Amino acid sequence: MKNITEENVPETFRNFQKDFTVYAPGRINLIGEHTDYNNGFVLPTAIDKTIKLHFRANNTPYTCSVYSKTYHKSFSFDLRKISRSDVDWENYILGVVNEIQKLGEYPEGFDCIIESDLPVGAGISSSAALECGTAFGLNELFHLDLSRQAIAELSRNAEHNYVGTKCGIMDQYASILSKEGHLILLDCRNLEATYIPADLEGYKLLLLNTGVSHSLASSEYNTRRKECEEAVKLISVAYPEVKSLRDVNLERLYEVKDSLPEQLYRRAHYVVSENDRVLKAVEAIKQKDLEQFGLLMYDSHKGLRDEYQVSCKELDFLVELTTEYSPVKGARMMGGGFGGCTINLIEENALDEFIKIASEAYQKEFGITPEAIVVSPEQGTYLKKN
Ligand code: GAF
Repeated sequence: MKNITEENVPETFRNFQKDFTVYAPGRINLIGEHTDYNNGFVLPTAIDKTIKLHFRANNTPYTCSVYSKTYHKSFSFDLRKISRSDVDWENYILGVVNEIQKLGEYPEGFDCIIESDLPVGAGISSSAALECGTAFGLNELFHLDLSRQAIAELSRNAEHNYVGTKCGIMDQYASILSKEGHLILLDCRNLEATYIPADLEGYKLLLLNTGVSHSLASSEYNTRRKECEEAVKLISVAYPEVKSLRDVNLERLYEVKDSLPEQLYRRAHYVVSENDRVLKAVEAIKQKDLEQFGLLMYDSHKGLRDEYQVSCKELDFLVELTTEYSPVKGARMMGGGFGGCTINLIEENALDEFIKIASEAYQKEFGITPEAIVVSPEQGTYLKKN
């Protein structure tokens, strides 16, 4: 791996004649957090911040070179000898190539330059964008036969096997299968997607980036997943038909309460309630009842903070702040937790004022200015020739 400055860009990447550029977006999630790996419901969509991957086939059978302008680093690998790297970001690419090979598809040598306006560690899934963008590009470059859904799944597998986060499918699915102006109600049990028009007239979606990304995120994530599996095991003693928390409703959960340790009960209670909230939120959007939608966002945050315990003081501060500012109808932490962004549903004409209030208060409390990003539902991964 080389440290790259403007002067020492490796020969391969100078005067780079690309075949095409893939635009791989980050995602937001309106509601339905930590439900995907429990076979539940989520409500994400892609945004207009993307990772751009400039690809070209290099007419060699096995040699691949990748240069990240974000990390100022490049690396090369041989398609016959792919294994995990000690460098985190390389694993997203190596993992994807390896998962494609496992499916019996064989990319050939390629070069790729990566640049991005997606902040890393902000909980808007730059990792899924990098995975899906890589797979999408190789699919096009070598005429592989991968559907968008297959790309989402193999990208999720790459994250499990190469990066080590046992994530669900939401991020990859949203990055590659979103449609402009729509939210995806995704049933993660069977990957059935319903596209809901994101009719937010008069309102905007605002992300506030805490600027922190606590290091326990990945390990705690895997622990939560294990806790949910453990809860399912215990519940299935009385109800063998229960295969995931998706198969449990609040009534049944209450019945088995005494057979679950307190902590597992709280985790399960959060997941089961959150699944309900997603469906109620979709109804609220359809009815144009954004006040109700906002209340569900607040309930979601409370559950993530108190029952699922994946929030942190910076996220809680930003959500709490909104409760004293009526043009914000709802707010909650978004994504895996322990840092990253809050998502806020706010009256359009109050945007500037609120960003100012939130920035000053956060700066005073934590000494940093939170980045404010106004987002709207955009299309999933796409390609441009020039
Ligand atoms: C991360 C994961 F990658 C997703 O699969 C999802 O579980 C999310 O956290 C929490 O909802 O983004």
